[in-house]
Amino acid sequence: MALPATRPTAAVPSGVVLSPDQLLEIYYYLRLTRTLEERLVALYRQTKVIGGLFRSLGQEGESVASAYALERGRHKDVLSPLIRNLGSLLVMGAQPIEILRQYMAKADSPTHGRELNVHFNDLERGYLGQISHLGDMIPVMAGIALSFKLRGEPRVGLVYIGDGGTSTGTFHEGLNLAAVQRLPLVVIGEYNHWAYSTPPEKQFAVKDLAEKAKGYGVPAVTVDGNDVFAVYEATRFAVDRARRGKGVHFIEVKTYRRKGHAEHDDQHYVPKPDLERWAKENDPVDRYVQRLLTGEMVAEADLKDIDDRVRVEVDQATDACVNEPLPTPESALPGVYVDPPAADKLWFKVL
Ligand SMILES: Cc1ncc(C[n+]2csc(CCOP(=O)(O)OP(=O)(O)O)c2C)c(N)n1
Ligand SMILES: [Mg+2]
Repeated sequence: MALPATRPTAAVPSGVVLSPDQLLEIYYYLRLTRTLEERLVALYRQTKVIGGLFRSLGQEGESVASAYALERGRHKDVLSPLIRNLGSLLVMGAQPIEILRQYMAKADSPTHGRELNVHFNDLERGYLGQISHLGDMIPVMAGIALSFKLRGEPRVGLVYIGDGGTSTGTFHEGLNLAAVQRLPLVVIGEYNHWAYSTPPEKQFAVKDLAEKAKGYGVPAVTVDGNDVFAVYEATRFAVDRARRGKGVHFIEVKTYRRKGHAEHDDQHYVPKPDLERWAKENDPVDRYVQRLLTGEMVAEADLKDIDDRVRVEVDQATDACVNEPLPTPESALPGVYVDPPAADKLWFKVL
C-alpha cells in the first residue's frame, strides 16, 4: 500500500510502501506504548515505581515511526533511546515485562535493579540505553556507526536528542565528527517545546533544530513529528541513504511534551490552551487512526482487536512481576567489579 502523498520535503523519494500488516503493527506499538505508560502511572501512584516516571504522551508517533524504519533483528541496526522513547524500545523488541521490572527495580530486571527505566542495553536486539548526561549519546552512537563503517557492515545507528540536549557541547562535537567521517548515523532531534521548564526561545536563537545540523554540513529536514507517516518516510529515506554510505542525516520532529518533565512535575509553567490544543487537534495516535480509517487502509475491527490484545498483555506482564522481589544487598557487587569480594571481606554490613 503506497503512503499518502504528503511528504516532508521534495528530497524524500516516493515509493516507500507499508503493507496493511505493517500499518497494524505500527498501531500495536503506538497503543502498547500508551497503555504501558498509563499502567506505569498507576503503579507510580501506588509507590511501586522506583525513581522518576517520564511520559512520552503526545510523542509516541515519532518514537515508533522512526524506530520502525530501521532493520531490526540480531546484529542489525542499533538505536539509543532517551527517557521519552519507550515506543522505540518496544519496536526494537524490548518486552513490556522488562520495562515494568526496570521501573520497579526488580531483581530480575535487565539490570538486576541497578539501573532504572530505559537505562538498559541489548545490542543483539539493537538498543543501547542512554547515558543520563544529555548529548553524550551522539558521540557514543557516532563511535558505533564508525565501527560499522570500519568493518564494512551495512548497519545504521539511530540516536535521539531533545531540543534542550542540542545545547550541549557533546551534541555539536559528535555531529561534526559524524559529518566529517560520513558515518551511517541518523539523528532524530525532538523539538517538543520544553526542556524541563525551559521553552525553546530561552534555549537557542535559531527557529529550527535543523539549522544547527546544517551548520555542520549535515543534510537536515524538519517534519511534523505527530504525523506517523511523515516521520516514517523521512527516517526511511535517511536510513537507506546512510546504509548506502552517504553519511549522517538529521531529522527534526516537531512535537509537544504533553506531561511534565516527569510525573512529579505539575507543569504549572505550561500554557493550558496549548496543552488542550495539542491533545485535541494533534494527538499522534488519534491522527494515525483517523488516517488509516478514512483511507480505508485497515478495518476498524482490527484496531479494536489490537486494543484488547494490548490490554491483556499489559495486565499479564503487570501481574507476573508486581510481586517479584527487589535485589538483595548481597547481589549488589557481582557484575560491578571483576572479582566480587568474598562475603567476609565486604566493606558494608549485610543487615
Ligand atoms: C548535561 C546534562 N545537563 C542537565 C541534565 C538534567 N536534565 C535531564 S533531562 C533535562 C531536560 C531535557 O530536555 P530535552 O533535551 O528537551 O528533552 P525532553 O525532556 O524534552 O525530552 C535536563 C536539564 C542532564 N541530564 N545532563
Ligand atoms: Mg525537549
